[in-house]
Amino acid sequence: MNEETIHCIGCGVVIQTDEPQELGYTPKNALEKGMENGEVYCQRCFRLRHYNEIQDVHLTDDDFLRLLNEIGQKDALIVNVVDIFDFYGALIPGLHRFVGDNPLIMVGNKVDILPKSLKRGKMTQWMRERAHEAGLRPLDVLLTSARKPQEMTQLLELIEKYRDHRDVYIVGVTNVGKSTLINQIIKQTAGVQDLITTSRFPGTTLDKIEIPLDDGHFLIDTPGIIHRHQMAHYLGDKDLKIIAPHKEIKPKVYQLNPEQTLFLGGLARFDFIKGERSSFVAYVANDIEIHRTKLSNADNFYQKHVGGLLQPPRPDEVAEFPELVRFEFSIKEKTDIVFAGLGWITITKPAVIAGWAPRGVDVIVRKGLV
Ligand SMILES: Nc1nc2c(ncn2[C@@H]2O[C@H](COP(=O)(O)OP(=O)(O)OP(=O)(O)O)[C@@H](O)[C@H]2O)c(=O)[nH]1
Ligand SMILES: [Mg+2]
Repeated sequence: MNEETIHCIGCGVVIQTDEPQELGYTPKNALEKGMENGEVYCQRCFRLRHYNEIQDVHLTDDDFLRLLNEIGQKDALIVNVVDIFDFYGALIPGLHRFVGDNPLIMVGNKVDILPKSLKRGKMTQWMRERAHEAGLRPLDVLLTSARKPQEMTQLLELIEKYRDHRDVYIVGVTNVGKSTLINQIIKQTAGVQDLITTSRFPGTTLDKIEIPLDDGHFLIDTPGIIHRHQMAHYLGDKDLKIIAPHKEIKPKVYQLNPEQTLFLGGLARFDFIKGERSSFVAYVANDIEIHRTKLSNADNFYQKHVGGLLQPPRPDEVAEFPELVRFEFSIKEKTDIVFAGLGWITITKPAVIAGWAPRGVDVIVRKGLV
């Protein structure tokens, strides 16, 4: 007999006590204990929360479509969370179709790691333009940090302004910080800490999680669609820790002559092909080591050192790591070349350059943000 369905408060999955290898498994005694406290977590969440160990499960694209379709049929406020370091990888394909006539606000998360020298206004302007390109018409675009309590006030005000006694769906691709954001809101409004499971692994939340609001409506966390263009999919646990910046990024300045190359660990490569000697500024996680070589020797250098001097990837990940693919650009004005999910390099003078990223990960240019 099926008992009444109970969902894991950490990831939304339906709890079951019979099949240890299957999704939602929770030992019976843990379930009973959880019911007493009113907070049931599945075993996968338990391991993730206490040991940072991930048990891989993959939702299918159909699961996401079903969820997105459901949102399309609701009268609700939609909050689309994107990662400002991975904007291209971080847009849900076709989201505009599911949003329909519902009001949408766009939230650029992880602003805590953005150097203070960058202008927030330029960043939101850029986000707004990309949103329009993707067919989205956000009522507002806001930068925030799910890690900073003081950043929540403005977001909560916006949500209240546009919600108008409706449910609020938080949507976005995996790893942009949706659950962390909701946890911060719960902490601010109800004083409960870390209710929902979050992790640096893609694919943490598995189903809808409904958090009651005070007017009988809900704030709803959703699983993030897995976007194959995200750098995170090609890296293991330890590397994810390195590439995800924890602190404000310290820009690193390089004076380069033409025909010089920079390697961002073994994850990406930047070639200065033609132009005057000038300064190039790298905005990537502080823990990523940058190496300079001659362009003519760069291919050899990479072959020889990837997984060694050039990490991540780690030595045992090199075999599976995609080859780097080259994109060439002719730069006329101050421009950022963005390596999706990793960061960017600002080019200050006209130049011909090439950016290389693992196959599948985007390299794009945008007007400089400084
Ligand atoms: N620096 C920084 N990191 C953040 C922020 N918000 C979330 N993160 C980190 O981003 C990673 C992913 O966060 P989650 O909240 O699990 O992301 P999610 O969007 O819920 O992911 P799924 O459940 O897989 O869809 C975690 O390592 C978080 O600590 C932020 O504002 N700043
Ligand atoms: Mg989540």
